[in-house]
Amino acid sequence: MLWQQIRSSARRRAQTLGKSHIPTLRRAYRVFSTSTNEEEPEDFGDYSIILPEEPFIFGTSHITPRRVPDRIIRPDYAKPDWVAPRDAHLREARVLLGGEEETRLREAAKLAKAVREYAGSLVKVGVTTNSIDAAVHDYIISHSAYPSPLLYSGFPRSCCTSINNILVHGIPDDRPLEDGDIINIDITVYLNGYHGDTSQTFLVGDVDPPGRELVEITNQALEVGIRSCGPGQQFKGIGKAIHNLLRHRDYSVSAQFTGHGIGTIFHMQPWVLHHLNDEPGVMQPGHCFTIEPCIMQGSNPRGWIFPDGWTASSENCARAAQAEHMVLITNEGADVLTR
Ligand SMILES: [Co+2]
Repeated sequence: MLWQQIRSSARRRAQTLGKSHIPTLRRAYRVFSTSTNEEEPEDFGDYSIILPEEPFIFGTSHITPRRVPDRIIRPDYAKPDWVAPRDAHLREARVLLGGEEETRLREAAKLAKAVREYAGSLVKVGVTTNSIDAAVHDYIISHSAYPSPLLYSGFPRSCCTSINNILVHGIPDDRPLEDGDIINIDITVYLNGYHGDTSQTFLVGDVDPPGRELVEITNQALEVGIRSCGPGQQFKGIGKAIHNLLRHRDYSVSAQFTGHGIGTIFHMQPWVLHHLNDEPGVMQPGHCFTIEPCIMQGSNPRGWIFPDGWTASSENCARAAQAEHMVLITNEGADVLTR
């Protein structure tokens, strides 16, 4: 049962940290008490629950960002004294098809895919997410690109690693991967002025059937989203397709995190909602955006953010998985650039 897992996970941590960390246990009980039915908590399977370190350290200023050589061209936000342009929220990701812009966009996406596959090859029991991040960082730099998450709004690492109950934006750290974990690795690279963004949820060792099924349905959610894309199609079709896939099943899709336009800017219009919605936008040739549904076990789609300001957990510590591709709308259809 879920509450037993939370308790034993919190107890293990309290043991390693010493008696002063009883608050971990108390909070674990509070997390449990938010469950919709206290009599019979939902059973989400066999996995470790990720909780913030105790005592809380707020923010990430205690984490030293990795170094990037001067020869690597950085995005604007990673330069000192950068101020966000006033019109940033108005910009839309659309490239001129058939020219240099499209070529560069495709190259960034292709590199992101290669890095995602490389990161996946490193996923093994006992490996820390910090060591995966360090390897990913070096790989990206050796391909003359910049790891886009690094220093984005102050993010201190070069990729996001989100394990089990973490929805998105997990910060790589020194926790070794455990047998039975699921881990999403979210990769974004900045190459020749364009960002390429993709993510996948990997299985660590022997994952229980509910965990494997969650990852499988998440991949399906991404695919039905992709199939609703093409010139003249409505963006809201993506959310509708995912809604239809999950209907009558014990999963929910996070409405807190969206796909986004991508190109010379990491995150921009059009915003891509993965839940049922009534947004008016229509896909036009040249639009480039991500689809990245975050699917959660059970019927509670809410999340909460750790004191670090980034790591997002499901509210009830149910597991979540995510998968992400970049889609380019062409005159004929939709190309998946990170496949
Ligand atoms: Co993204």
